[in-house]
Amino acid sequence: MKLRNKVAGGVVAVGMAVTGSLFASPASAASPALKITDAYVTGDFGTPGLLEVGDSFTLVFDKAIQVQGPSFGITVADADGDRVYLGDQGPEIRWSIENLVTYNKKGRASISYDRVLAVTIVELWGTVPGLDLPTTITEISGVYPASAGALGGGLVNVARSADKVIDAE
Ligand SMILES: [Ca+2]
Ligand SMILES: [Ca+2]
Repeated sequence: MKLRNKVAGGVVAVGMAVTGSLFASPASAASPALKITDAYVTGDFGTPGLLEVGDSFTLVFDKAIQVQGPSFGITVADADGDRVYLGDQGPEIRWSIENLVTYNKKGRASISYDRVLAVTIVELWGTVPGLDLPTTITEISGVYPASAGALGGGLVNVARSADKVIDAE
């Protein structure tokens, strides 16, 4: 994962140079896209391998985040093609931002301020297709860099995230 992080960072740097945003575009400079560095299941209850009420997962971002509750949502899809929006217009989720001590691959601890988003599914309503684990994040809304003064949209770059698969690791 560390190697993939470096590769992703390199791609971003090249893209910025090509578009010339190094010299302009204060909007993009002030609102850097977040990336997910780690996504993993923290609780798989009921039917193992099926995402359902009571199950939980954690997303770790590369920067400190802020979350706007009403617009917060995560769209996920599994290998079968089942696709579910977790948020206000779909299964409800409980989320919390925690300050956690995290450990890198060398076992060195570092304090992670508000980079960790813990999500628990508290209710499922309507007909929800069986969402198997692992499941892949396709879109996130309502999560913004903590450094962004004014909230904007589409600030999580899922496509270029190092880890977007909610699985055991
Ligand atoms: Ca993962
Ligand atoms: Ca389960």
